[in-house]
Amino acid sequence: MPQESLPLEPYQLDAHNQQGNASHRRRYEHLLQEIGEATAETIVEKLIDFQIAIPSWALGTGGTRFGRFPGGGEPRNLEEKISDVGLLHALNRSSGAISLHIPWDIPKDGKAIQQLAASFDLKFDAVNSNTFQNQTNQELSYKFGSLQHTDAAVRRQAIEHNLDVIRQGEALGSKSLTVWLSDGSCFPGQLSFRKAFERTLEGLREIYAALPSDWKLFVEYKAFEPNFYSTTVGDWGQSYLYASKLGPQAYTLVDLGHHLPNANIEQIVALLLMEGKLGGFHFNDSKYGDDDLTAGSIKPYQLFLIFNELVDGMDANGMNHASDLGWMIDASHNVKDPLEDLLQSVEAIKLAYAQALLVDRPALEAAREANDAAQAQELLQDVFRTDLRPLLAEARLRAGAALVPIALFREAKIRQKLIESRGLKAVATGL
Ligand code: LRH
Ligand code: MN
Repeated sequence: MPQESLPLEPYQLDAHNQQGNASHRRRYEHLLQEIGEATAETIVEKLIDFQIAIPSWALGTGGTRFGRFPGGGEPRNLEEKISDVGLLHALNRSSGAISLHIPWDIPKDGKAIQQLAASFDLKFDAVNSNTFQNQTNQELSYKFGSLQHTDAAVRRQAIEHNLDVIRQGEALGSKSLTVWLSDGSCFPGQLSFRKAFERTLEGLREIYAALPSDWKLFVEYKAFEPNFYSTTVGDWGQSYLYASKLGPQAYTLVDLGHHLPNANIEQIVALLLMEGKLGGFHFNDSKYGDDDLTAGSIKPYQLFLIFNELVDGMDANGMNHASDLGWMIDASHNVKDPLEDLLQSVEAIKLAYAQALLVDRPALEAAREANDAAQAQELLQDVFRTDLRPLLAEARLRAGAALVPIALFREAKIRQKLIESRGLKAVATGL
């Protein structure tokens, strides 16, 4: 299948930015009065470097067990998925990496896929294994788990799959493996928690031993679903226990939707960073369970508070904001256009980061040491209520992207063009 050209012409990007430039300059100049030129410059530079990986499994319409309502023009293969991430990156110059899920998106030809991605200025972020579904030609079932399974042959099968995923990732230049295990139990008495933990650790040890020396292993935890009584990697403490027992290349991965209601995720982030065991994120938002909604769409203040702990903790550890943690989205789009949803998630994540960079940390520390809760809140909410979107727009402009990516996506009728070239019935692999 011939390589698709991007359904976005450079002249359309230029016209969009020219048309929006005057009001952008006005808003930007106004903000400079408020926060100062030097501070603005520092934040804009950091925003340009801050890239968020796009999940290969979230470029089509998602669904639930009750239904899925594809909107048309969805990517029909990995090449078209890479092209769609290339399009997002052309619109916001902030989506410079794609995270693959194996076997949903197995590259037939690793080199060709790497070159295609490079032609869109894309890298490959973490690769994700999948031992939560049975593949058609699979010998043994994961119905009762994978690495925790009572049958050593099933555990072996799961370990071999993860070793294969590492090999796939190496061929693409990826530097990390994310392991999310749906393993657990649905009823009291069904599972030996101790044996499940020990068997899972034994399996993870073998996967860890196969990691190239410059790779990281992300252990993703989740409170419930698809198991509804226990999950064998069920919370940050359990993930931290595995990662600590495995070794220095193992870290915890925080998916924002994987917590019990009202969990204080920003505190979890602060402590994992303090321990040097925070590996990365799956950004999304939720109101009830693992809803996989647009990042910042339900709890934008929580997203800001999480980045407030991230900037504080990363600076305390002398970490590089752009490269020392895995920044990835993990969302599912049931009612929004998948590409518009991803553009909004990237925007919300970068806005929370910009706000966290603006926090007056010495003043916040002084308020805390003085037990002045009201002043601490004033310092945080003043920043949260300051509209920093002109900084994101300025960063995009300097990086050669669109002032307002979602507006240009619509102005250029990109979804219509994708439907014309791919058809209404095209459905993407993934969630
Ligand atoms: C599990 C999860 C995990 C993935 C999957 C697509 O809920 O967050 O990260 O492998 O979604
Ligand atoms: Mn996830």
